[in-house]
Amino acid sequence: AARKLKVIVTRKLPDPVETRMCELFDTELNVSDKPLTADELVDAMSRADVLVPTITDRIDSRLLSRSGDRLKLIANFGAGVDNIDVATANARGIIVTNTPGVLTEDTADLTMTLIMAASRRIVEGAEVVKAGGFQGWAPTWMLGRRLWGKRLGIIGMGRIGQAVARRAKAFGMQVHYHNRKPVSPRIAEELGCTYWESLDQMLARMDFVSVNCPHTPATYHLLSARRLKLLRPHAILVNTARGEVIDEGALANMLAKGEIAGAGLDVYEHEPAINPKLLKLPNVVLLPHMGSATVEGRVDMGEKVIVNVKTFMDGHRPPDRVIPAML
Ligand code: 8YV
Repeated sequence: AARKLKVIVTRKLPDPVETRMCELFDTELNVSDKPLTADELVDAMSRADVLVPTITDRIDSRLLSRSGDRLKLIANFGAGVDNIDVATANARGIIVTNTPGVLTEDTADLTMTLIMAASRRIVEGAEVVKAGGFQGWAPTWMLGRRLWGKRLGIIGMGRIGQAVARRAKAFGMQVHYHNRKPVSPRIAEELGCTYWESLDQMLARMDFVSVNCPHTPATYHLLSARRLKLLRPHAILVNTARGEVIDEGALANMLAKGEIAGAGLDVYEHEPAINPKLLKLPNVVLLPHMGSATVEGRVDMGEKVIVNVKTFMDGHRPPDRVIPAML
């Protein structure tokens, strides 16, 4: 039998995933679930054939240059790979894979949750009740904004953006999107969505905007201070993708000044730090990066990792190899 690959996993994964990994590979788990320091990460990378990192591991070129030459595969537990310098890894002969597809529906669900929570004041209302503040119904109390008939602009029409579009359509919203290129005519017809080549023009016309693109050099601060100013005062902005896509400081200032109506954020520019201004605002719903956080989703992500590692071990090209040109 072929030598089992040494696989080092940087965080605690769901039990069934860890059990299967230990059966298949010479696996080193992180039972404490404490994120590795940069030095511990370098040590792990130099001792492993395969590293299974998560978003809490920043694998940049400096780290890669210190990692020796044993490591051959980085099988990221996550779809976004902005935590990894893929080009440098590839140049060093290291393949990078991710876990696309299995977290699409969960992330789209959370996107709709944030759209609804921000527009219908769900968190405010729930907090009032739990604080004993429900004094009885009133005609002009706790009024939010209707979704039906409103325009939703989706930034990034990949798998997750399309899944959000499907949901929004079912809620009676008019779906618009900005993407590097339009979706296929078949998908455009199914979703009944309108393509905007110009992000600026789309932003100026939407009631809701949802960020669903990856974080790449091209999307860093895509929603810059200048672009955020294009949003209408009643607009609500939602982000379940990556915090770096929005200039968080500029957004916090606009929300504080009431220049847009609200926001629903699951991700932040400097996670886990959050701009303190955001914490005090009633019109902002804040979640702790939980878009893919379902029991089923995290097991599916683990299974994707296992398939990638197993395929690599068997000498084939892993199905979810990320190539820098895709980014
Ligand atoms: C994870 C995510 O929570 O897949 C992604 O890109 O953001 C989330 O599913 C995280 O990245 C796990 O590494």
